[in-house]
Amino acid sequence: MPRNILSGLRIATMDKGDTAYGLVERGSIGLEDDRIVWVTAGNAVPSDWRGVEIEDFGGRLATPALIDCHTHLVFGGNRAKEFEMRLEGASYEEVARAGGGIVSTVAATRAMGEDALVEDALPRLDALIGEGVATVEIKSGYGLTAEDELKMLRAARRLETMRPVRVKTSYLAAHAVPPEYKGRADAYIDEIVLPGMEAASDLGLVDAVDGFCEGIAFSPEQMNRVFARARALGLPVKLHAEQLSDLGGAKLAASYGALSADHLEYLDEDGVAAMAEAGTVAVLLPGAFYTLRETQLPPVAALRRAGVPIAVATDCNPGSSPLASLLLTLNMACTLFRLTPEEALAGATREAARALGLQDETGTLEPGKRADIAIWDVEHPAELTYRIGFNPLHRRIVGEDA
Ligand code: DI6
Ligand code: FE
Repeated sequence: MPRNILSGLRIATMDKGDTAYGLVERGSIGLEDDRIVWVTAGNAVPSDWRGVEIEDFGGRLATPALIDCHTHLVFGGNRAKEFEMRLEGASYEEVARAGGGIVSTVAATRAMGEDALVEDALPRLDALIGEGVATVEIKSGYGLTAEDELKMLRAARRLETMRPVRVKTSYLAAHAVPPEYKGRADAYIDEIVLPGMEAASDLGLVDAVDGFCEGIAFSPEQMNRVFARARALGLPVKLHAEQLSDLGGAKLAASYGALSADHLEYLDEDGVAAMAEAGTVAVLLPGAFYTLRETQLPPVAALRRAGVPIAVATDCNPGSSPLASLLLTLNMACTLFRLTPEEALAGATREAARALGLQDETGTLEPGKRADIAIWDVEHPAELTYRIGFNPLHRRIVGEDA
């Protein structure tokens, strides 16, 4: 049973203790196998750990390894041409007529095999890993046939075997109505979304069920049908809610005890209260807010007041958030959404773990948790959110049985 000791660290444990960031000024961490066994101030080592190898980090900062709890990392093609067209003055409709928009990503994703999807996703995954990320949530949602959704989920799961990272998959067939079901969203749910969910569940490919509740996607009534089937299969749910308008999606999600409701720019007080009551995490996605040049801010003060846990994620996708940097996302969460640096860092560690149902496993540096640790060349944790386009990662440690 290999043991080792990491010492000479400033440790932002991110547990909810009395100090900001759960900070331990000069301390050590004892690891055994893939677990944290102890965290102490100073150089004191438990007597039965004498003789164990000690690595000194010269005062560097340790935090929990980062967690990106909302991504669409697996997809085909990209939408740079559409970005260019819009900046040259094309309207959304013109873009759509030229084959752009989410439908173009669906076509590109359908056209690719599982191997190619994996190859394309790897550089994005590596960018996240390079910034200290050890856990990534990845959604389907660009296949929109049962087989193409399963292909995306298999690709997501394969990534986990190719890199030292943990992947949690979400089934997002209720992301958009595909062209062949135009105007027949209910039939799409009956014929594709629900059977595909059963297949994904039978194959063990899915950790949670997600949806896009919006005027341009699915109504709360339609999402209710999707969630009812998820519940019958014993799968937790989450929802893209209140991104562009307030349809009461977060409230619906909370009524199913959702892990999270995500985006939330248009969330009202009722929705906040429902989330607080259910313990549903608010996942804020400043990359989409920025890319869409949204002006409606998520109700951060109301979420805080109600004690709703707040997480932050990249939403990495080819349309509304072509963003593969969680550190930049944290900076955006502070600058655009006025999260404090401590809230932002908690949002990509402790609360992101909660948003994935992994709060007993990772997200803080505490005895019993996995040895998912990021060590940074910085003195103070606020430096992680303050710089823009700068990556001070020194070392990432990942507990092995990911
Ligand atoms: N909300 C979004 O912002 C993305 N999906 C979603 O549910 C958009 C995805 C895309 O444009 O490809
Ligand atoms: Fe998303």
